[in-house]
Amino acid sequence: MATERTLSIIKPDATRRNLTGKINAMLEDAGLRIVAQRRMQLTTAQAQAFYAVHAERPFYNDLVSFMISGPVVVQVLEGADAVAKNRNVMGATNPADAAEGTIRKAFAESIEANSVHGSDSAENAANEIAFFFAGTDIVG
Ligand code: IDP
Ligand code: MG
Repeated sequence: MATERTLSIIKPDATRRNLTGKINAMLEDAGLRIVAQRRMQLTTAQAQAFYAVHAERPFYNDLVSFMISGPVVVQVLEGADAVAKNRNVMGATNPADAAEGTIRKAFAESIEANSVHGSDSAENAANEIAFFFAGTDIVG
């Protein structure tokens, strides 16, 4: 297994409920290291650009509104097989389908307000990390 990096976002539903620490503990317990982290308020333009791949989906405008509804915590996670490892600890997109022990099972409010984002491939991870972080922001 190669050491990888992936982009994670703690979404506004989770920051609103003060869950950053509990989610970070689950990420760390899963074997991921938080090697960069920033709390920020996304602009509409940033949320639209980040989720541009979903621009044609019926939920796109709602998703953008949700992602700017409060602060997010953007983070770079590092570890063996980090992309897949993070997807595993996140759980399924819809919390109704998420497995026990996953972040979304524990905390997600709905299929939209599902507490965390995680890159879905190594290629997307590289692009998503570069969207938020300079190389010098990341300390492995
Ligand atoms: P993922 O976050 O598990 O990778 P994606 O399909 O990439 O799921 O969708 C991106 C985000 O869009 C989801 O995390 C969720 O916040 C939102 N989303 C996905 N599907 C729906 C839906 O059917 N209704 C409302 N929001 C959705
Ligand atoms: Mg996705």
